[in-house]
Amino acid sequence: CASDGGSGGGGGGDDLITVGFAQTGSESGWRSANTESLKTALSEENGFKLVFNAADNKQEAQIAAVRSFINQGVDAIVIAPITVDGWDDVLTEAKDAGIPVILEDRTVSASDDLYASWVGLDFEKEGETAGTWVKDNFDGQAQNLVVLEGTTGSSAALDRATGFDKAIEGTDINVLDSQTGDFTRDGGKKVMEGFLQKYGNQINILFAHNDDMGLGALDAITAAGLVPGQDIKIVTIDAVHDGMQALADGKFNYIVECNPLLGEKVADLVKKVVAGDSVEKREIVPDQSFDQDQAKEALPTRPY
Ligand code: GYE
Repeated sequence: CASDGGSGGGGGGDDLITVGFAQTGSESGWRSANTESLKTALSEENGFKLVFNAADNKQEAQIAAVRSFINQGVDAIVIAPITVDGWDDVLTEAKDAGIPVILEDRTVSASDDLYASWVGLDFEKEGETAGTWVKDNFDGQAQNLVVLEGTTGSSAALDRATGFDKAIEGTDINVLDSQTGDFTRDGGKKVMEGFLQKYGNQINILFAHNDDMGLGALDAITAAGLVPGQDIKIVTIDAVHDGMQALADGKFNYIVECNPLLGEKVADLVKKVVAGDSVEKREIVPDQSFDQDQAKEALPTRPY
């Protein structure tokens, strides 16, 4: 029998804001923390009805999800865009339908008239911080470095590469190779195995665009009879729990943080744009970085 009142069944309570969230997928520890943060902030208790979609890192699937949100007539759409390019058409469709779009995490190349706001991280600065650590510690030692890149065409991978390259420019650090591991542990492991086969013990430093690829690479390095953190120095980005544990254990050497806890900021933006209030076009959330001792100290109180 029909219930009356309370949390409302199916149809969505009249005062709940219906939000479609098009997530990239579930490629990494960072992504899990980001998804959880948004799900918590966009909960019914907070006044939202969330329609969640994870696209398995396939941009066509993510665009299809956004289209389906438009067809469902949601009140607002949140996107963590997998790639930078390819968004003009669907963002125009959302705009024409009068549905505001909030971008979180990564950026897009489309005109900023097509979305209400973006909240995320300064990926170029993260890459630059990682590169500066390499420069400060290894310039003048003719070290060989390999890179595990994030998802091809994602702003996180593109901007981290730009920042890193800028920081090591003019040093004698030699970049032997740079390939995508798609931000996954599996990808990091496979690509690192290939690097080790090709370059043997020539590799002195690994820069991984995220912790998960670095964690995957640990297996490959150990299997090759090398000691991670010593024979191969490792710098990564994210500072999720397993990465911080590897750093505290001496297997990683440095991590630049990338904060995934964007849920409350996103929820606040959604409320404002739906109410017709004006919002900032861009908001950058600050990051820190950790060496091994700082990781030991920070680990017990890290929220993710
Ligand atoms: O660093 C990585 C994730 O876009 C910042 O995506 C995000 C990146 C993050 O898969 O772990």
